[in-house]
Amino acid sequence: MMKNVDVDVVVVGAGFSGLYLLYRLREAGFSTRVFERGGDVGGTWYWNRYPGARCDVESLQYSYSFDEQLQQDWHWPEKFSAQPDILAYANHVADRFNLKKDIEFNIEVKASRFDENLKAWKITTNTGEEIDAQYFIMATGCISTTQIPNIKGLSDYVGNTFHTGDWPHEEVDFSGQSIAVIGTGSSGIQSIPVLAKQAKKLTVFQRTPNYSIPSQNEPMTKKYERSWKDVYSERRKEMRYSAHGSLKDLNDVPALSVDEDQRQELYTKRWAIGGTGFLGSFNDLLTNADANYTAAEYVRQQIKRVVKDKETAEILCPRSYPIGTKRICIDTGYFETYNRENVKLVDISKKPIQRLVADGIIVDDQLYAFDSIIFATGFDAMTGSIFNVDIKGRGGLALKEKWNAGPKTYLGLMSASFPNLFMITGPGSPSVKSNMIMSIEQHVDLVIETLLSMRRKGLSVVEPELEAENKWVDHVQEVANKTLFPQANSWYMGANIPGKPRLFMPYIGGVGAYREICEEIVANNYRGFKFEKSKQAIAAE
Ligand code: NA7
Repeated sequence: MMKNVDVDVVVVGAGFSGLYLLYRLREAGFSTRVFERGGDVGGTWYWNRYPGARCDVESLQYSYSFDEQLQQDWHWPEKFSAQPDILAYANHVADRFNLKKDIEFNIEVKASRFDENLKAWKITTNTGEEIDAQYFIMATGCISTTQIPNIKGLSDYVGNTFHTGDWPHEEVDFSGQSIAVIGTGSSGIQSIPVLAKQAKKLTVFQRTPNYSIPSQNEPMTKKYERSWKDVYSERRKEMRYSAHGSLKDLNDVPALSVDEDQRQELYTKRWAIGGTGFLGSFNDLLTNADANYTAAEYVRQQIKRVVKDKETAEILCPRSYPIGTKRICIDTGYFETYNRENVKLVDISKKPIQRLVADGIIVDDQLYAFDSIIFATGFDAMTGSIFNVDIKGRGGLALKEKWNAGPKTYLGLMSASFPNLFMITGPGSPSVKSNMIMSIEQHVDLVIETLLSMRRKGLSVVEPELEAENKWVDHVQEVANKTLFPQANSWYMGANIPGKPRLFMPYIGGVGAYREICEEIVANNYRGFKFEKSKQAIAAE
């Protein structure tokens, strides 16, 4: 039968979401075009090439689970892999499944409009091409749109500038240079120890100190690798129904139910193991302020123990928000770096950067001169990359307009008035509060299952019901409001972008619980979704 569209599916992005989507769509027989603004696959791991970039989830867990042979064959050199190894993995997957031939690189999708007559999307790229597609899938990642703060005099500075999330592909040589890092989130905390070894002098401008736990990263041992690979599929099953999409050892007792000595002993044990598992020391660290204080205080004591200069240590101690409510950082020698002669910390919490001038940065009327300035200032997270495409749904409604008071989705997957538009790990799904690759696989599988079910039933349009969506939006906030998360000025809350609505964007109800909700909705005939028949199906009746 003649199709009324050019292609069944257009996918934006060839990171871990786009790659798996393409694999599954192709396998299911949907014609697909994938557009990627980068020059190759990898998404986040293609762009974030800054020195020290590393994943904070163990690689044996932060990897695809859909192909047993793939997970058995691939060898990770370290427990927590560095960016080049993760990018090599993305390339391996793309090559292994011959995916690159269907990906168009260096092309940006600029606009997408739902055509009511066609009942399909009209998509425009930066090359001026227009494509009609039945389904439009945003696989654009949650942390992909970099932000450089609007500091006065930015263009007056004549030295080199970099953003960690848009790092050059060639090696940058900082030797002999005096350099600045602005920002102490994960990217700052990972890059600072490495940059300090390269540069002659490194000055860190810190607005808010961060809680950071040593990763205790180590080379992968055969024994550890085997302990996973021997039971990989069982472990993956467990991960899919876990709280965060990864296997972490949660000590299921409240922090204040044990005495001070026992608490200290446990924190010390977890600190020595390293990684985000520190937050699993007790079951109420993210819901009970007093419990949280004990963990936060432990980290502050560690900072003071490591950092020799008392004043510097004090500035590095986070106090203005509960531990874990901004994304916890995992480091390799971060606090130790402040003991180096060539590293200086400037506290800009009370006296912000006034402006940039030709030679450098002015704070408190003092000039700090630099050869290079590195912005580790983060991203317009979760919605930024979606808004980069001018998406217009039914009646020409702009998604940006609909979401002007915050993202409104059903399950973080779709939005009412935007039929046949799917978002992989969109706002309102566990996304950044989970092991991303496991959440990506779940969303992709759900989309494919939906598309296959529609094809079987002769349906061609799917859209959430507004009532179901509103209930979900309320539920996402309700769950977040039971935690301490809303207390921090975090990018989870949109607080890092001036003017962005302030509300908790990911779904914090748990990866396993979320999966069960999705399964229950599908089993109940896609409760909360409405469908329309295709013209072909109507004609055949
Ligand atoms: P983050 O975590 O958003 O960190 C950005 C940092 O930049 C943070 O310390 C900010 O301070 C700082 N910042 C932002 N704007 C300014 C201005 N105007 N002046 C001074 N300092 C500023 O981004 P990352 O790239 O480190 O990490 C993002 C995620 O990627 C991470 O959570 C992992 O999931 C991977 P603030 O805290 O806002 O005061």
